[in-house]
Amino acid sequence: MKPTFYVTTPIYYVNDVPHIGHAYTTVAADVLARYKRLMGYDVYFLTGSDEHGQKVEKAAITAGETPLELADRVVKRYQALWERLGISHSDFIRTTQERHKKGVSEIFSNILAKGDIYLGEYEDWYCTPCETFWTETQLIEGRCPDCNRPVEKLKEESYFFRMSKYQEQLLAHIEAHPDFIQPKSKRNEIVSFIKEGLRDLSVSRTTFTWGIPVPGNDRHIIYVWFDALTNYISALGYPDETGNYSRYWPVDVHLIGKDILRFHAVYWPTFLMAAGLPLPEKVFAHGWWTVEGQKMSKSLQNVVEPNMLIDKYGVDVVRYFLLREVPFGLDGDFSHTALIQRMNSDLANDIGNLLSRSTAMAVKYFEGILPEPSEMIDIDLALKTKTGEMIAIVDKFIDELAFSKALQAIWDVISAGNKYIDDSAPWTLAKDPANRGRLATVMHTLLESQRITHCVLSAFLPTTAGKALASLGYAEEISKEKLVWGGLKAGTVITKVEALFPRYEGKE
Ligand code: ME8
Repeated sequence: MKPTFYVTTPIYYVNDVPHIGHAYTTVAADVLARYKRLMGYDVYFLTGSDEHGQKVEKAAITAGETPLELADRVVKRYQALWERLGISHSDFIRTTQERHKKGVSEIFSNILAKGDIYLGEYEDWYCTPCETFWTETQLIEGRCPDCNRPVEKLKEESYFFRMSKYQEQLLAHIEAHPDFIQPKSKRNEIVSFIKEGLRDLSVSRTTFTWGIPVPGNDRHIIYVWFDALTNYISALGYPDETGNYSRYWPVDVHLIGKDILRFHAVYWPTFLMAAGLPLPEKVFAHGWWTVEGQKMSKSLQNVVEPNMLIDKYGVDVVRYFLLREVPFGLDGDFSHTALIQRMNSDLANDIGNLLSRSTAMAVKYFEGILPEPSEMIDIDLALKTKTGEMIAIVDKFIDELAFSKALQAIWDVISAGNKYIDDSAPWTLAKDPANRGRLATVMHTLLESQRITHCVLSAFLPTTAGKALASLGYAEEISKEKLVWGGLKAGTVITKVEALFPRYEGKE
């Protein structure tokens, strides 16, 4: 039986349309999923949409729609974008689906029955004109921070989750599992937060209706984060603990942005502890993208729309840029200048040129029929070794979710390939028929190194790798076993590739 691998993205709110931040997490998860499939894993890759809660309810009112109409409309934009970005998810969960509602009601009832959810009173400052609760610290000089009018102390009935009870158990878990929260700096922030003391968490609201009712008390709507987090198991069929649930849970990694780490590293694990379910293996919080040095926001009108980028530069340029430019886990800045720089140097020059030069020579010197190589000499063996070593390096970096380093390791082989052409000078060998055998070995070494490189790269840039492998006459299904030297056989038909990536000469 294949080992399993379960990876998730956050489920995105439908009150906003997709931007590069959403594309970032989803592309990263896709690369991981594709890579693990390639390495022989049985992968489950989940993404979806978060459709309940007050934010969505309000956005629907503004748009003159019902919340479900709004969700139906916006969710299509996410799904269409994932299609264009080549996202290979196994499942797309919507929190308005029956399977999800069933999972949420069940885990809520389960924790309620155990006594770790109880009915209490939520006491805070209330601004009646704004219909908003505020905590003491949010008030500005004792008044509403939004409208500056006086506030009054109000009590609202609410269900609470006994999060305080799990404080020590959670700390012990984090201590015993150093990889549970990553990167390390974020783990330390979470530990400090927990040590300040966990308070019980209000997990129901009576101020709006768009959500899943509390089982047995439908005046209360389940808190949107309790609802949303449960998607990771409801998609697997929970409360049915057989089938996909038993096959894939606990999840190998929840990929999220740093903005929602507390929900995933404190709330979610304590809910699971209370329900008696296993905890995620890993929660990884990546950094935040700014745009040309500024926070991305609707009011600044600088939201970067992935469809526009794909139209302008092509899908694999976008995928490459997002994962190569910034180490996963750190914040980064998006700029067209930086993207064009990467496109022209790494893609058009390095990888594109290497393939077009190599395939052009195979056509010119051997009519596009791969010749039988003769004995390899040191310079050939060095490229072969470097290509082989890259596999283990990429594997290690992928395990660390260091996508940028993994790509760097692949590009080291590409640079070595370009240098190999210069050093072995096939055009000189081609002048003398006595060097035919040597020329055959050079061509074979060069193309075989690229076959392996593109097999690995298919996890990152599936469209590009597909084109490259087709030009190398390689049509086999890619798997771990194919990543060893010798896959290209003599007689294979090589076709010349004009340009994998055009140089971008246009204006930014
Ligand atoms: O938080 N840079 O949904 P959401 C990098 N529904 N990543 C960014 C980003 C940026 N500027 N902006 C957004 C929610 N993201 C909840 C999640 S999960 C059970 C519920 C990414 O639509 C990042 O992954 O606000 C962030 O965590 C996610 O989008 C938030 O998406």
